[in-house]
Amino acid sequence: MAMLSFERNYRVRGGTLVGGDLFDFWVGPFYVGFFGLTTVFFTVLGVFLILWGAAIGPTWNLWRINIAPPDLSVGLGLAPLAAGGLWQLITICAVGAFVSWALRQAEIARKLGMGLHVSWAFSAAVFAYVTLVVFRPVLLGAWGHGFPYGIFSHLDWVSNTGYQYLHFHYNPAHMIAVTFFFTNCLALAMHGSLILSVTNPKKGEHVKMSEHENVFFRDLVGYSIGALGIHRLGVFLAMSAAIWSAICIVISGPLWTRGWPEWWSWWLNLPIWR
Ligand code: UQ2
Repeated sequence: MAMLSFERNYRVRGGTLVGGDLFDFWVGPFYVGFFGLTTVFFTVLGVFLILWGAAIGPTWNLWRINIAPPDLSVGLGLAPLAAGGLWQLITICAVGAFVSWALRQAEIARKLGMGLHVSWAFSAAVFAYVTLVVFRPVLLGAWGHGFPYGIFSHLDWVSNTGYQYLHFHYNPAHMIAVTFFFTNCLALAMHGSLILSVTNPKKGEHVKMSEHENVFFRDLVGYSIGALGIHRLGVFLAMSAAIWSAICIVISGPLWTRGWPEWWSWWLNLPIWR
């Protein structure tokens, strides 16, 4: 792949968190670094373990392949490979690869003198995953509370876990998370369409710029959040969606064991109704 003429100027030394200059090089367009190597290591090993799990399972049907966590009776112990041990190793590989990826983003940002926003934003999604397969199982005392790795099987897990609390949509943290997901969708639809509307004009017409963007929304809703503001809002909405998702599942079991509809009895029990 050809290197763009300006890219060479950005291939500067430094910014590494681990390894000093040792892994401070590129392969083709890709920065390597210590965490590039650990990302590849965990990803290759994890994919191999998933293939192993599929091979000892009953099907190669992509939708039905399932690598389940250990039985609840195993608690927080180690399980035999074919009885949840593969799931445990795959989870270690997944967390290792995701954390490596976040740290590689941080090294690249440091190298280029940029903020660490991408690392932190990505970390919110990693945090939600780790909450599902590590924090919540540990709080509940068994790896068997993690979700199984498989397309249909993880959907079944979500459905069963939801019904365990009778009606998961009554979980207040789930309500907040869903609201952030939808608002994030609204904000990105507004932003994406606005940028396309000014920068992708018909043939022969001029590209328009920030004055048009601001005036459009002032005419429409009396307010423009601004070019920087919309991106602050976007990161806030997206990270909030991931963080509230983690909260809504980690409180289900460790904090609240009954049906979520019942949680709202605090409202019915307010003294103002007496
Ligand atoms: C905006 C602006 C942008 C945008 C968008 C807006 C010039 C290019 C989309 C409009 C955003 C508003 C009014 C806030 C919407 C709030 C929520 C919670 C969805 O003003 O500045 O920059 O892309």
